[in-house]
Amino acid sequence: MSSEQLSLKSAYPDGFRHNWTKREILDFYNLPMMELIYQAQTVHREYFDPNKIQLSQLCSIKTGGCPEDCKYCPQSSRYSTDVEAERLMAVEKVLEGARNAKANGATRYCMGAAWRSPKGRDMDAVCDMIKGVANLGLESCMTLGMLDRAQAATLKQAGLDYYNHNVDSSPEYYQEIITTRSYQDRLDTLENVRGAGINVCSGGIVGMGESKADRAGMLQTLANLPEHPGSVPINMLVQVEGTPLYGEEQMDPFDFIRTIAVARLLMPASYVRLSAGREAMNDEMQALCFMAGANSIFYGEKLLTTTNPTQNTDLDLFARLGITPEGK
Ligand code: SAM
Ligand code: DTB
Ligand code: SF4
Repeated sequence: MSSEQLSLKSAYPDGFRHNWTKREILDFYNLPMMELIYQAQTVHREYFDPNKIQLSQLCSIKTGGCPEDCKYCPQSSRYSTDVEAERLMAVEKVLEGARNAKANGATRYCMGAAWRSPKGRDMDAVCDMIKGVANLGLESCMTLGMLDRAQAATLKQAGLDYYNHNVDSSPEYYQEIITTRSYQDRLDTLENVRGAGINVCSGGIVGMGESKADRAGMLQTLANLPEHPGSVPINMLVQVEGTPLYGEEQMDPFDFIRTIAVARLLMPASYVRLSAGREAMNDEMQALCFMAGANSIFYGEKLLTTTNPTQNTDLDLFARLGITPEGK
């Protein structure tokens, strides 16, 4: 496919396409690498400053003991990992983390809970966290599992900016990874979040043994949603001992970069986040991901339960690449 044939715009009200076929997506994915990155970077520059990266900091507000069976996840109670189950953190502790995140330069604070879905008794505390984060002048994001309409409305009322809920993989491969909730459950939660007027953050994981067609299928689901998610986290599987996916064959780093580039092409105005797995990537690979259109990262030494590059490591990389964090 030549660059002339590239058609990203459409008659949809937002000007973007939401009717991608898997064939079209695979055609992008299989372009010669230099062509693919060039096209992705060209589109990226239409919508973003290529030298700016948005920083989000994570906080695990409720760790471990999760009843779900996601095969990649160290927090599932079904697998024997080093993660110990904890109770929901106190609001003040969470806000202490948010103040640190702000001092470090993050603009969004992402709070994650190892739940299938939130319980009624937790909602007051969660809403207090959202309000506290907003008072600090940070964007808030929560990822608490499945939400019904009423729960989404409650979070919106508290002022939540983003809700993260990943589709994780293609509809077909998803069934190999999670059996305790369906792909349709995921799409229903995204609809409830969107319906409540909360910005959607949704992406997935690669490196779980999926095929190229599965990666295309995951991106097809995301790009063909009624609105493109405002943030699209692309995680490279962090292999944690004790989880079923531990020991999975490492994917070709270039295939990861291709996935980022195709996400950028399909969702031109969305933030594409180079998410989990950066510790296993060298500087050159991360730079290629930025070149391919990634413009957000998780910043800070910890993801939820696993480690992330230190702030100094990231600041050094940014300085060497001439990148400045958004908001600076
Ligand atoms: N329990 C909630 C849920 O699953 O929706 C929220 C937290 S869950 C940890 C959020 C996301 O983190 C998952 O959907 C998955 O995409 C990602 N994730 C979890 N473990 C991971 C791992 N080992 N490597 C990469 N991404 C992971
Ligand atoms: C997302 O897509 N990745 C983040 C966040 N959303 C919640 C989580 C990554 C978790 C990596 C494994 C861990 O630290 O437990
Ligand atoms: Fe639970 Fe979320 Fe981990 Fe799945 S990904 S086991 S739902 S914490």
